[in-house]
Amino acid sequence: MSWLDPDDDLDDEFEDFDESSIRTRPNPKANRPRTKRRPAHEDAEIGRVLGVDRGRYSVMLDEGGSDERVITTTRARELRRTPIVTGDQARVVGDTSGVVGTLARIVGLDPRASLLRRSADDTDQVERVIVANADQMLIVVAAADPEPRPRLVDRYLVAALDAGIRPLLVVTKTDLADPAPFLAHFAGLDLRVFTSERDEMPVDEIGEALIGHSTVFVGHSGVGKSTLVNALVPSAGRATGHVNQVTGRGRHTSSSTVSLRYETPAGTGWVIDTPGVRSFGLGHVDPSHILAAFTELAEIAENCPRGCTHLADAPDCALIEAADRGELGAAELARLDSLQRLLQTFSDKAEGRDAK
Ligand SMILES: Nc1nc2c(ncn2[C@@H]2O[C@H](COP(=O)(O)OP(=O)(O)OP(=O)(O)O)[C@@H](O)[C@H]2O)c(=O)[nH]1
Ligand SMILES: [Mg+2]
Repeated sequence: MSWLDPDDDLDDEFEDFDESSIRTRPNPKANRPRTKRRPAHEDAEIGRVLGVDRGRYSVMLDEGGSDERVITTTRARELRRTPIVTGDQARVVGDTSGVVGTLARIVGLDPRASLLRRSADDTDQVERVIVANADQMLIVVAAADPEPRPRLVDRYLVAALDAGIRPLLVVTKTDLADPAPFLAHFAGLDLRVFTSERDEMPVDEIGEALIGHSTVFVGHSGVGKSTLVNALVPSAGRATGHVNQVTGRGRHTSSSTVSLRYETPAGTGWVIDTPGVRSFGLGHVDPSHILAAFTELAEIAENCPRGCTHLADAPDCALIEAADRGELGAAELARLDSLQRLLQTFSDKAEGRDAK
């Protein structure tokens, strides 16, 4: 067969190839990429992406049904630029039996209800998409070992509020230090706080808050995220690590993000364990989303000048004026303080200060 034979009709033969197999042909009319055949995939099944490991995605099909199974999949070529993450609802085709050794294909993703991501920053040049469709974020902080960092918590709060995810806070290792001074930072927020001790984690109380939700666990390495996940989901078997006594740092024991089902007779929920991070870039965040999360303050701020930062030095800020006139109660003042701190976090980022 010759490439120069103009009568040769190669279309059928190459029907299943994508652009990488297109070659230059002598007939100028034929010398353009063919429209790629995109099957409709009407037979696709939809399932929850549980985790990703070296290009293979585990997907749960028929969740909660009689044919529930976890299958291994790869992504179709047309999705090669689309991040697929834990929590995505993926459309899969091919061998979806789940039999060992079979590999199905993800051909599309359903629209996401939420997307948690962090921007590139000075410690990590890549923007990361962390989890899709989570509606809660459990921020895990240790009272000591490693030392709690309110500014990292602020960053998580900003990311959660921006993504429309409800934040919760748990303080672990209260056997090592009193968490009260740290918790005082967050007094002005609508933030449910759980505290735990090594042998006395309020597992049932936390578990109750997980039912009916998809909750992503975040926090610095070594704070006890996987320990907590194992207490909640005994079958999880997540590896846990030690905190280096010299540096006070965790060892980044968990290297991947996985979804695990929390199951009790009272109901089920999804827990997503993530690897610890050192920093959390916020370049993608829209500050107006932060203000919107403070409903009563957002109403007052409608009278602010355009582009008002609401920070302490902002001219004619309606919030600051209301505070100066004594129109805000103690709770509102505390919330204004928290709001300003979160907005300051964002403005520090804009000016390239304090990536931690
Ligand atoms: N004293 C004390 N130690 C705890 C508590 N919770 C967890 N730890 C210990 O803290 C260490 C780190 O716990 P991990 O669960 O691996 O922490 P992680 O947040 O998952 O860490 P990465 O996976 O590295 O992000 C382990 O040695 C745990 O046993 C607690 O409440 N009190
Ligand atoms: Mg871990």
